[in-house]
Amino acid sequence: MPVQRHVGAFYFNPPLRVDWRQNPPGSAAYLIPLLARLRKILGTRREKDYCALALERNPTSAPFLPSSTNPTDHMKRFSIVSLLLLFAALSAPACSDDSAGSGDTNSPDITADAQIEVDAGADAGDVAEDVLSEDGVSADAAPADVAEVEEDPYEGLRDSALKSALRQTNRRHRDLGYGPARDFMFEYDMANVGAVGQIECVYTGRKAFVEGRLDAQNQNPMYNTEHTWPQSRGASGVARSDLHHLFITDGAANGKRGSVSFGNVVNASWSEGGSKLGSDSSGHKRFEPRDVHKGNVARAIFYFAVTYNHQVARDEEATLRAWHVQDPVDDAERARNDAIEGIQRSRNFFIDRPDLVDSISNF
Ligand SMILES: [Ca+2]
Repeated sequence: MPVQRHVGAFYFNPPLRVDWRQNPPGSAAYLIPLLARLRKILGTRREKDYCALALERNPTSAPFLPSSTNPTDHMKRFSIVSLLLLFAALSAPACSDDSAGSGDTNSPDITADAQIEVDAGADAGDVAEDVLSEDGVSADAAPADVAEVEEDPYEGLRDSALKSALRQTNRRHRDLGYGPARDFMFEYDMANVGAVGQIECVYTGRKAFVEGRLDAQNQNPMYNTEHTWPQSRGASGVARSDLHHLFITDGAANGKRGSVSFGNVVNASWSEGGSKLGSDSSGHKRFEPRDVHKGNVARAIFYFAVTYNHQVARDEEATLRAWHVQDPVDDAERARNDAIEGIQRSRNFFIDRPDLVDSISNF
């Protein structure tokens, strides 16, 4: 159940809740009950005066005479009340209907007073409802919960049709050139990964503070650039400097990977930071990146295969699909995708839509 908040609630007698935030002094909900009470006081005093006067004039008259029988006193009293109610109406134009209704009173009897208080009570009830809505949990807040449904541009597309549609999204791709692309990659890491000025090998996790790409390449041990899709297998030309598959690596780890296909290593001949080189369960030579980079590798390879129309070997593809699920897209990967789009005008669509991997049966 929603919790009602009543900050600065003001209580009248009879109990009447007025929320100061919703009804500041001068508003109708604030003034109407006050005026009703003022009118009662005025009415009571003048009632007594009139009774005294009537008795003075005619000691034999009844001790109580209804004030409505004296038109002069009646008009005086209501001219004051009407002025006060008019002031209330002008002070709160949004509630002017209530004020006018209260002011439109021709009889000073207790029934009219009660009616005014009922109206004011209704206002207080509205206030409570408004407060409830402010909490965002009342029925009135329901429309905010309705999510906008975006149309899926890839709805119903599979395999070659989907690959074609995905390639189209990157038709504005800009080739930065190999040097500037790598400069950007190192600078991005220095600004966004770990401490400022620090870079990290995606395979081993080895970190170092550098002053830029050239400084990183001159370190000992040195860093260089990993082509997730090896240059020797087709990452040439525009693809050579496509940042979506380039990553910073420790030079030695990069050398171990070489152009070896990815796979799960069961017999490692080399291992560092969780990455391994060795043979898989079938005895084939494979490179296995550490867990946090497995999904990144899978999505980079899938992106590359679709973008540059290359084929992924069957067994490698099966492993990459598993890694894609095992290491899902995270904020860091999304942020890097955004940054690359900012300079290269293309995105890795599988980072944006990991689900689309399942709509392609063969990379
Ligand atoms: Ca990852």
